[in-house]
Amino acid sequence: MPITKTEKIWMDGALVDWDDATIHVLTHSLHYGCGVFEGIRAYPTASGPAVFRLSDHIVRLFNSAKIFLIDIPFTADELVEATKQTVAVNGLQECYIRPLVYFGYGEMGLNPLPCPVNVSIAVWPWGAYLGEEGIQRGVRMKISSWQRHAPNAMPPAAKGTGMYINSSMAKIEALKAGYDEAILLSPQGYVSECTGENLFVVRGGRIVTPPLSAGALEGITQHSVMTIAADLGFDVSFGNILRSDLYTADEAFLTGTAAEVVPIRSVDDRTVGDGEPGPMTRKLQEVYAAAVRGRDDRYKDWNEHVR
Ligand code: PPE
Repeated sequence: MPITKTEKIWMDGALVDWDDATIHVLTHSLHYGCGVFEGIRAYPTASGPAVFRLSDHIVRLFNSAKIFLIDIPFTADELVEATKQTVAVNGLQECYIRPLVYFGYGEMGLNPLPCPVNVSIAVWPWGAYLGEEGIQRGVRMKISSWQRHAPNAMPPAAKGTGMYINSSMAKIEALKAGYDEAILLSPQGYVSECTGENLFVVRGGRIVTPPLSAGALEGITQHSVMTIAADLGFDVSFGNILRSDLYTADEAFLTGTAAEVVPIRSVDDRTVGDGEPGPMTRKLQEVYAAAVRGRDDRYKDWNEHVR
């Protein structure tokens, strides 16, 4: 899906025209992949566009940066305001938001710390990440031959740019094999997550999702869905999941900011349940879709209005 161009991108404190938001080819992070980012969505609500859990995403951005010893030259409040400003100035009711923190032009070599730390925030309309049919009917998954990062190779809690080589290789492998998306296992053999989404399994009425220690990112959508599930009275918890649990699941679904809540139709050609999105998945999809649009009073605090 080609990027839909918008008007302005926030770069290091200033709003610049979309076409002028360029960087030097010797930008450090471009070579060594040491940068951190976020993926956020804004949705239309009755009182104008609201960014979903913006403050929580900015907290995670700072935690990612802390793990990599990246000193962000702005405060969290400044980046929250800058994000709102960028959504507002582009006149968008609904969009995807990509804050990026990277080591800029300064020195080459493996020590990034002498380089300046640059920050950008871009926003653009981005539709259903795994397709509209994926949301409605579910997606076909393949267990990847690539493992998720071992925690002492790459810290799973950080949303680091270079870490996504792992996800991209798994994604390419799955697509070339004719599937929609990949599931990665941890080096210990437990189910970890997907290339850009967390994963949930429903077996015997219990909803389980892999913990950070299985190599999964601490997803904000994962947290939202766990909160909604608990409020609905569902039994939901973190726990280790085996590959065979996926094959015998009653329901399975994935969650992410870009993807939202997407049913899993099959895993390695084993049909999940009867092949239709299950009732718990449907209910969670429905409440999540209402919450992000400010249509559920229980979750109003998650809607951070732009104006
Ligand atoms: N795991 C990974 C590896 C991941 O990248 C994401 C978000 C998640 C889990 C879910 O996290 P959260 O968005 O907080 O619920 N993936 C982002 C990037 C996707 C992309 O293509 O880029 C996203 O959904 O914005």
